[in-house]
Amino acid sequence: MSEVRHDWIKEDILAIYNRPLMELLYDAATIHRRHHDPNTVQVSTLLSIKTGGCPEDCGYCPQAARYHTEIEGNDLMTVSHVKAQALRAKASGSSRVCMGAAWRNVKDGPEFDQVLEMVRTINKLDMEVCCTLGMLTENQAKRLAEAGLYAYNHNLDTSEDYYKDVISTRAFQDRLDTIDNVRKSNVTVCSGGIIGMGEKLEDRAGMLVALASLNPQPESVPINALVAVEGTPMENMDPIPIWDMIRMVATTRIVMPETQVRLSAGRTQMSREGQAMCFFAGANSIFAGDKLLTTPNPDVNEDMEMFKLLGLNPQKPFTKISQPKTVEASESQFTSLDEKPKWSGPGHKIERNEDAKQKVKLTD
Ligand code: SAM
Ligand code: DTB
Ligand code: SF4
Repeated sequence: MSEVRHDWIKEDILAIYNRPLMELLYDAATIHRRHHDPNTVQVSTLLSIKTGGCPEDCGYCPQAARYHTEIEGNDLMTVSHVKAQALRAKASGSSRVCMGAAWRNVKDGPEFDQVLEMVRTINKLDMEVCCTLGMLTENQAKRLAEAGLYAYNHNLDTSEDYYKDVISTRAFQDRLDTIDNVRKSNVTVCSGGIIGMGEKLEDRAGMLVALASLNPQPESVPINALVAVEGTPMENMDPIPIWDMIRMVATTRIVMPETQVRLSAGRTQMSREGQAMCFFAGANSIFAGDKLLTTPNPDVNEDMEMFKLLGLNPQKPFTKISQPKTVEASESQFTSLDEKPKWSGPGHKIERNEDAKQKVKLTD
C-alpha cells in the first residue's frame, strides 16, 4: 500500500504541526529516510529572466508594478546571457536552473518563443530546467514540455481562505487550473507557498491540504519564509520564528512523503543549525545562488561549506526518487493561533513605514 494520502483534513495536519517537536522531527525524519537519501539535496539556481513591472497585486511581491520598491526592472534576458548564467550554475553544483518572469501569464509570441529557446539551450547543457512564468494554458505547457522543460513552478502561496487577503487580481482556482494544465503535459509540478504573511496556523494546514490532495502530489514543494520587502504591503510583517519553518517543513514531509521539500526564501536569516534541523525534518532541496529573484540568498560558497559540514551531497540532474513504502499516520494534540493579520490585504490601506528595511529575519 502506498504511504501517499490525498485525503488529508486540516485538523489532522494541524495536529501533526503541533506535535511535541522531538516527536514531529522523529516522524518526519523516519518518513524522509523511507523515501529519500537523507544525505542528498537537490540544488536549483534561480534566474530572473524578466524582472519587475508585473500587473498583479500579490501583497508579498517586490515585482508588482503598483508597489514602490527599489528593484531594478529588466526586459526579457537574451538566450546567450541565460546560457552563460546556466553554465555558472552548473559549475557551482546546481542540477537545475529555475527561470522566473514577472508576468501574470504567458502570452504566445516572440517572448514565449525566446523562453522556449532558453529551455532548449539549458537542456543541452544536461541540466534540468524549471520555469515560473505565471498562468499557463494547456497548449503552452505542452510547448514547454516539447522544448524539454523538466518542472514548472506555480505556487498556491497560502490557503484558499487567506488567498483573497493576499492577492485580488487572480483567484486560487486560476492557480489550480494552471497546475492542472502543467499536469496534462509531462512536465513535473513544483508548487508550494509562503509562511509569515500574517496567516493563521489553520491557513498553513489548509495550504498543505490543497497541495496534498493534488493527485499526483507535486514533485517539488517550496516552503518560503516571507521576505518582507520595503514598499510592499507586507513590509512590516514580523519575521517568523525558525521553529515555524522547521515545523512547516516536517509537516510537509509527512503529508507529502515522496515530494522534494524545498527550503526556499528566507535562508539568509537562518543559522546553519536552523537549516540543519530543516534538512533533518525532511527538506531535500534548496534554491542556490547569491540572489533569489530580486532579494539576497546565501553565497554559493557558504552553501557548499554548509553541505560539507553536514555531509550533504548535491543531487545529480535527472535523478529519480525511490519507491514509496507504508507507514501509519501520526496523532497528536491540536492548538491554533488566532492572531489578527498585521496588514490590510490587497487593494486597501497600506501603511508605509519609512524606516522599514528589506527583512526576512527568522527569530529564535
Ligand atoms: N510571476 C510568476 C508567478 O507569480 O507565478 C512567477 C514568479 S513569482 C515571484 C514566484 C513565487 O515567488 C510566488 O508565487 C511566491 O510564492 C514567491 N515569492 C515572491 N515574492 C516573495 C517574497 N517576498 N517572499 C517569499 N516568497 C516570495
Ligand atoms: C519559490 O517558491 N520561491 C522562489 C521561486 N519559487 C521562484 C522565489 C522567491 C522569491 C523571493 C523574493 C524575490 O527574490 O523577489
Ligand atoms: Fe507578479 Fe508573480 Fe510577483 Fe505576483 S508573484 S506580482 S504574479 S511576479
